[in-house]
Amino acid sequence: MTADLAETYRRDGVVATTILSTAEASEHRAALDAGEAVLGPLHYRDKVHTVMMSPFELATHPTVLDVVESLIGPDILLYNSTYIIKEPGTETYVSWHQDLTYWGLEDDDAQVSMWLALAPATVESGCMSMIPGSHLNGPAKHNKAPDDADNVLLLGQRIEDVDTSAAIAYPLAPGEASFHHGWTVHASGHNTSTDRRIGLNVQYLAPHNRQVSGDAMSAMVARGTDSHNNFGVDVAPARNLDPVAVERWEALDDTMKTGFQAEGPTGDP
Ligand SMILES: O=C(O)CCC(=O)C(=O)O
Repeated sequence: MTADLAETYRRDGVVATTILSTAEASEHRAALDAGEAVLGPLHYRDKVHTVMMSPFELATHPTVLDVVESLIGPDILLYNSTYIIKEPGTETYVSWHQDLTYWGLEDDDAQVSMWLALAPATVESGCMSMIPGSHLNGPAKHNKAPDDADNVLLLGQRIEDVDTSAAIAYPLAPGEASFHHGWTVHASGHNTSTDRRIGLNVQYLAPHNRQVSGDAMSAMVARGTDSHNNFGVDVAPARNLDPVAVERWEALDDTMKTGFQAEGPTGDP
């Protein structure tokens, strides 16, 4: 089955599949609620897998890693995980963009991004739309609008002249996930539903990949081995919300945000 997914991914630059049952997805949604009760809002905080067990378990879920392995190979680094949450009835959106614009990676194909729905991601709630095959065209020109508070993207980066006639919406039920290539052009609209739209976005790299520009990135081995040591080492949480991990995570999140605002390759989606 992963071979079929990999073939679709190579052609379209995006593929979707089921990872969790609805009941499992709602347990992980409850874990997010519990995490937010302690840590405050978690929308767009980086590397949440270093501080909470739920995103760590999801990011290292065997079914997820089987898909990732079919896309980037058996050695897998977990680089980032971020909840992307649109509150009901808000103007929050994501402009048309490509994730890899500011990453500065050597091998753009040795990277993939998963988006796992923990609440219904529908057209109404602002699911992602993708332009299938756009990853094959490589980088497009982006402009920046960092003052656009409604845009989830920190720099408000956007492709102005995008032909969206071939765009396809990727609605996902809780427990379903999409996997997209870093050059796949994508965006998402407002949440006009009455529920939160919640996705856990997780980014993976193959260890042979490396940064050719920007500040040093860190990651952790999710499967296989890293015989390249091209990245700093992130630590898995010993237990949920361990105070030591919370302190480390606050600093990591700051570093990621600072790096991105300076156009470092933090890989924020
Ligand atoms: O959550 C969204 O609506 C957009 C996420 C995104 O751009 C990404 O995962 O690369």
